[in-house]
Amino acid sequence: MGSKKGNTGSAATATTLALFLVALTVFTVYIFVAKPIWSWFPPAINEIGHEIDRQFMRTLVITGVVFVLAQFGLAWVVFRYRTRGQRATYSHGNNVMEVIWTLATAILFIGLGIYAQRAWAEVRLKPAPPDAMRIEVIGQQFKWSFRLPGPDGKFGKYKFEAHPEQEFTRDPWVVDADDPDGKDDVILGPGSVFAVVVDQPVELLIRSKDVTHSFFVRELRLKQDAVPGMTVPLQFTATVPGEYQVVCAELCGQGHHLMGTFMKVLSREDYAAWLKDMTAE
Ligand SMILES: [Cu+2]
Repeated sequence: MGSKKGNTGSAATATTLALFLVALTVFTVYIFVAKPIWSWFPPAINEIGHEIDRQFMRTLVITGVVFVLAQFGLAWVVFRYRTRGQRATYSHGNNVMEVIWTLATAILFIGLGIYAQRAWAEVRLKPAPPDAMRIEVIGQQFKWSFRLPGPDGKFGKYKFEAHPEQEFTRDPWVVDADDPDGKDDVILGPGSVFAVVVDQPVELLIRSKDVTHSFFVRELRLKQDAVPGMTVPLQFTATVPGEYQVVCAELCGQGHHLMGTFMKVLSREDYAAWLKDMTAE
């Protein structure tokens, strides 16, 4: 038979839990302070990349403050209402408080979403500036290829044709030889590197020949699915010359991990030389 006091539990459990919550919160904050988020990613090389980093920071700070307050609040409640031999009381909740924190959460998340939509939408929905360099990006298992429209700035049509004699070996994605727009197109075949000019707007037209792939360059903070049957535009202006890794960010088959190449960001002169090399081949 337990004594009357035995039924009230122990205050030690509540105190320990409260201390544990405080320690866990302090440790979590320490992890973020010890390795600040600007050291997580390679530096962005475009304006939208910086905008996404700022949004990331905003989201992290706001949710971080809420996290710390919520955990400290929880620790305080656990400690404040620890057992002291009193009878437990029943609370039916508080409607006013519920409305307040539901509204606060909704405003916070919808607000962050509205704030961030510019960075997301601008690269996808806004028409590209007229001087944008257009590059077709084609994903296929397990290589990227690219096509430039040539001096006329226009892509030739593809001639999607079945080739009965070699149906399964011949690539049906052939630029139509009868289309004058396609005469000067520059094809950078599977596995090629591609290049853009520094400080010049670029519009990528992303397509896929087979399954869903995803075009991803960390320094651009851009990741876009390449969907069969669609041409998805994506725009950016790279401001830092260099060579940046392009990977496929969608598990697209057994060779998915091999599906990488590079994007060069070159000065106008270097780009002209690079293009000359490519077309000479
Ligand atoms: Cu892929």
